Amino acid sequence: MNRYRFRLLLIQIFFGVFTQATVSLGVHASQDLPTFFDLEKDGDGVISREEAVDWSALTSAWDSVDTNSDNQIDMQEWNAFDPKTLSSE
Ligand SMILES: [Ca+2]
Ligand SMILES: [Ca+2]
Repeated sequence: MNRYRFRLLLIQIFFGVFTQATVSLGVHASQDLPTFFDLEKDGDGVISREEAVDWSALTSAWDSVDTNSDNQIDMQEWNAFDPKTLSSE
């Protein structure tokens, strides 16, 4: 292997690592979970069905999160569930 090829290999390794790092960062960012206040837009202190549509994983798990079945998710219900269990959607 001559010097030129060796340098080319180093560049390829560098960009390979760089690309991988960028991809994993991107995946990480997309898994960021919304907070209560990201979803609670109109300021009434509860997440309504309409507000929850911004996060499809929540709407599909709605019944298990809205434990008192008033069609709203309050802070207490929000804190009682683990949003990470929904992120696999
Ligand atoms: Ca609201
Ligand atoms: Ca509720």
